[in-house]
Amino acid sequence: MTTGTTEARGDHRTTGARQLRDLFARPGTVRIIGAHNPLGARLAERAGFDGVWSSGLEVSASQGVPDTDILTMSELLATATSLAAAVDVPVVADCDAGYGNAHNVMNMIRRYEAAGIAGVSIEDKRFPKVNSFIPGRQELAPIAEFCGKLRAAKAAQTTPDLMVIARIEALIAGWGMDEALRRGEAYAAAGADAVLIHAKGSSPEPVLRFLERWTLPTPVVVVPTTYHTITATELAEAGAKMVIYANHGLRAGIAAVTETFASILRDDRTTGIEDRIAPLSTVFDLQGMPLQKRHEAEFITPYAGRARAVVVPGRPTAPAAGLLAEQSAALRRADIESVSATAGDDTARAPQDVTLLPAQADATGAVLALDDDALSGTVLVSGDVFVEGEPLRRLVAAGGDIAVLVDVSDGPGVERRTDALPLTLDSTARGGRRLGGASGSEVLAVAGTEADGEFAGAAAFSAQGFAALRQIAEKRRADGTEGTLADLLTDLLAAGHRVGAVEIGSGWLELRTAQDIARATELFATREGGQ
Ligand code: SPV
Ligand code: MG
Repeated sequence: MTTGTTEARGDHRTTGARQLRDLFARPGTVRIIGAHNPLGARLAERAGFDGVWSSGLEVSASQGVPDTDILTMSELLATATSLAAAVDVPVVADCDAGYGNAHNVMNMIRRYEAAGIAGVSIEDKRFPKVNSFIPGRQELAPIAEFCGKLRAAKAAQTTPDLMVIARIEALIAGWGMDEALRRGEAYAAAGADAVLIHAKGSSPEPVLRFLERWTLPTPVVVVPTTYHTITATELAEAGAKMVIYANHGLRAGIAAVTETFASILRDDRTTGIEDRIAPLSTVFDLQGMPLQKRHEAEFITPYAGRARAVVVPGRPTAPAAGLLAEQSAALRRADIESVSATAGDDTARAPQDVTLLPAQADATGAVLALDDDALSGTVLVSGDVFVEGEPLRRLVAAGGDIAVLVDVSDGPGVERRTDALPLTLDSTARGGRRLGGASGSEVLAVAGTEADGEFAGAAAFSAQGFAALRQIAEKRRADGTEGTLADLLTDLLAAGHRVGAVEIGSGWLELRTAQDIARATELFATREGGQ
């Protein structure tokens, strides 16, 4: 079921006015119900009503003022507009007495039409009107004056479908049936698309008599607020085309809220009413949250840049001065939001945007020194490597709880350096090409010479993955076997954690000697620095 603003809304949507015309053209009765805000309109639509009545009584009551033309056209229009925007069924707006004379009516028609309102109702009362059910003064406008307003309304509309409903208040004002019919016939002749015969007695008789005597093809609208025992089907059989339940949502709300509020104060808690009030899930649903979730998946690119990155100490044998400034710039290129370092050695050259954490002797110490509230993920880069932005970007985007960069350029059967971490992957080689697949491959084990590749010094962790890493680090500390990032990774694999592999063939360098540093600096200057 839709909750308004559905995918169907757009250039090809049938206008509300066209929908209303179609409803009037189809056999059977058209049933609409009052609302004063988009939530009420959605409840009406969900319940299965053919349309929504933007009720002057409901809107003014919701604003805490009498229904006596206190609210201005702009205020009532704003509400009607919000209803029309929230639902896919037509909205018929109660426009009271047209907010003034024929000039006001013309302006009103243009504004309501532009807002996508399907139909407007104007009543033959003198401005300012008084709600029809308030005893006392109910002043009718002269027929000629009201016919002028109707002609003005029809002249002002710029699209053919908007329906102008002329509301007859003769029975409300006590002027009798003949006057009601005379008025209705004059309004039909003036161009009204429908007439609304309003009545306030508890019996449907006057309305049934009006319908019996109504001979014109102009459809008749009724509002069975006080004569509520008659069904819509019976009214339709008597000749009514549209039935408006004008204010039942408002009154249901007042009764339910009053009872709920009293119950909370009486019981001193809300338990007693929990099963009588809508759960929050219904609220979210009515707000259109499920649709927004679908749009999110379709239109919003996850922002990868919320991960934090930490440069952690590498092998003890690595040169003292690393490439913190360059590495930090490459991490920024991978959209990582915050970069910090516990490497310690290179702090003099650290750029301003790198947070320097207390120096740690090794990666294990660094992991334990980090807080574990990185909800959006943590990227760890070993201080003895330099990794370019592009592989880091792929690592951040890899997903899963743990992912590592694996250099597969040498392939299996290669003699690797003793301090490399050789890894076997689940990707397969075919025709000289590795098939890691778009979804990436997985590290199966730390391997010997038959390894598919080697760890390239950078790993990414979700909050959960990082928690697992901390556990491993804690165990190493307890055992007195603190080690490198490669050691921690070995333990994670041994403990059975799934580790994703982002396979790369270039884009990183080990920093073993001063020459490596020079080469990496040069690489950075040519490939990253110039970007
Ligand atoms: C309204 O809902 O504001 C109406 C209908 O005009 S009634 O209150 O029944 O007059
Ligand atoms: Mg009204």
